Amino acid sequence: MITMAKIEWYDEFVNLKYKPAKDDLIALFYFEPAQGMNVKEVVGRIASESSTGTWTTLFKMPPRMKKLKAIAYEIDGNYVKIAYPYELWESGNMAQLYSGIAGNIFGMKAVKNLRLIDVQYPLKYLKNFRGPLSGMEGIRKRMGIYDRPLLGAVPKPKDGFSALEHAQVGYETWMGGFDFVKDDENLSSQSFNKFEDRVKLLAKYRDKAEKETGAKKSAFINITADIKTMEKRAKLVKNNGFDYVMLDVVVIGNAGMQTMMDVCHDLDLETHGHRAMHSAFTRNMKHGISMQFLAKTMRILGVSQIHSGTGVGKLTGSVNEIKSISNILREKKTPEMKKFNLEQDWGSMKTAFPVSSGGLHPGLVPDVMKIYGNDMNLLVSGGIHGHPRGTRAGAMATVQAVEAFNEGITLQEKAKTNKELAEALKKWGVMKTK
Ligand code: CAP
Ligand code: MG
Repeated sequence: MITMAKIEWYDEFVNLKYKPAKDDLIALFYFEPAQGMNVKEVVGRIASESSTGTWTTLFKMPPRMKKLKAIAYEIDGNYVKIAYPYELWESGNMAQLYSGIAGNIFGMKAVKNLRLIDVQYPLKYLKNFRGPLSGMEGIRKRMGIYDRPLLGAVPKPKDGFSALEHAQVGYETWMGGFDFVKDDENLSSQSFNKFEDRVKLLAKYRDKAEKETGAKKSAFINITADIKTMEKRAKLVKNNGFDYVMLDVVVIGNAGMQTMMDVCHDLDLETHGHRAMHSAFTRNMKHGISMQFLAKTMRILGVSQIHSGTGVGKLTGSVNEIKSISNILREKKTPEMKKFNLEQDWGSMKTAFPVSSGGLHPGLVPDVMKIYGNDMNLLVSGGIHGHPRGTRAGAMATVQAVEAFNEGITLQEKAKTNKELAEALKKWGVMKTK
């Protein structure tokens, strides 16, 4: 009879008695075993493949390497906590962290589904990253806005305007009482709207709007491109007197974002993070990477704000998910939210604004503000440009809806003395968009 030697060692990556060390990184995963696999085999494989292991025992395994193993130490139904030793991670290298904690494991045949929900970082790890430039307080100070959400809009249709048309729509947006004009995620420097022309014209119309309103006006201009081009664009934006740029954070990737955060911070530029493509890995609640974890990554890397959903608009994202993201971005100490996020002490790392956008119009403002309160960036785009009397009236209607919420009165009550809001409600009512 042939007796086989032990070939698997996944069990060595599971220890339900393990107490995480102070500087361990703790990851929370949701998992579903593939057919024929038991829980211990699966969580052992997740810990192994994301730290030091391979599929078989090895001829050479120096004992000192034992302490680099990740340990699955807490299993609760389909949820597992895994502790990763601090030494496993390179200081200040977010790309490397993802290669381990969010790398090969998603493709393992042993799991039917696997979702990285959150990672709790020790302060020692966070200290290697810059975090946001000024935080929510610093941005409110820059803008001189203290008692309401920051308001912005994307010219729509999202692509097609010339630089001049874009800047003119922007001017109308600012004149209606909005603070920011935002580029759309797929607008960069196409033949019909060149980046340099857009920046210069937006600067001209911004100055005009500031002069006429006496308020500070700003823009989130999309610099997304290869790194060298982004650097040039950031400088151009800065030289035209803007203090913000916009980046499509997922398509740029962690390494690109880290480089660009250095560039932008050195130029004293705030950064608006658009999350285009995130749903490719955040939408399936059983598999992929959670939106909370993406938001956390971006606060660590240093964005000033990132899209976080509406709960009532045209795109997916639950109210609980929004609450978890908001706590991750806005708190100095994020409390644990079971199945959504772990507790996180942020030390001295600054806060970031959540951004609510997608299918919003004045009638939905109270619903969104009920979820977020005032500490957010509220973007209403189609919902202002589609107003029966155009962009400026649409922005005014949105400002009136925000005022109504903060005055504690209904939109209908406010609309009695505010005709722009009345007109918006006549067109859209309080319908939820799709
Ligand atoms: C909003 C938007 C944003 C989405 C992104 C758009 O426009 O500009 O890209 O909000 O989604 O193109 O849809 P509307 P999210 O206000 O006209 O819908 O914020 O969920 O990442
Ligand atoms: Mg968009």
